[in-house]
Amino acid sequence: MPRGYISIGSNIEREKNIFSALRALERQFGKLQVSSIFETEPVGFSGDPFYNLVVGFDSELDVKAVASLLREIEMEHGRTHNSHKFSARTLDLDLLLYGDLVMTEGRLQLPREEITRYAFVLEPLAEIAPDLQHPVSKQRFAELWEKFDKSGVRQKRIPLS
Ligand code: PH2
Ligand code: MG
Repeated sequence: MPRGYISIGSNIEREKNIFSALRALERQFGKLQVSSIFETEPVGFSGDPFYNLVVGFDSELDVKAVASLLREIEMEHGRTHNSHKFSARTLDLDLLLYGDLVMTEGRLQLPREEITRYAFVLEPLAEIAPDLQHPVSKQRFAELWEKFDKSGVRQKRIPLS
């Protein structure tokens, strides 16, 4: 059964939307592996800070079925898709990895290129899957995070109440 990883982000009503998204994902996929929540400065635009985290799940579903489930959950959380990529959002769910699958089709790209580009994706992924290898470069996520240029990265784990 493939193990997938999803990046979750919100900077509008972020606490409510993140916890509601976790419940919705758990309803679909069962038990999740959940990273710490990071408070992160918006990358690419100025605005309210985000909460970002990564979750792992197991599923027998086809990758396209997983992607469309994620779109549905975004919509249920008031996500509007006419908006610019670099703008505030109630809920963003991005499939990062699905087993060792390597593919690009429409907007579905696996492994998602953002994994190695954004600290708000890589740090939580490396936290929950340090020994997993990137399916293309074969580098461990812990190693990728170690080598990541952290100058200018502004994010911190937030304590859970
Ligand atoms: N998502 C973006 C653009 N910028 N910045 C932060 N901190 N967190 C995000 O999730 C994020 C972003 C596009 O999806
Ligand atoms: Mg995103």
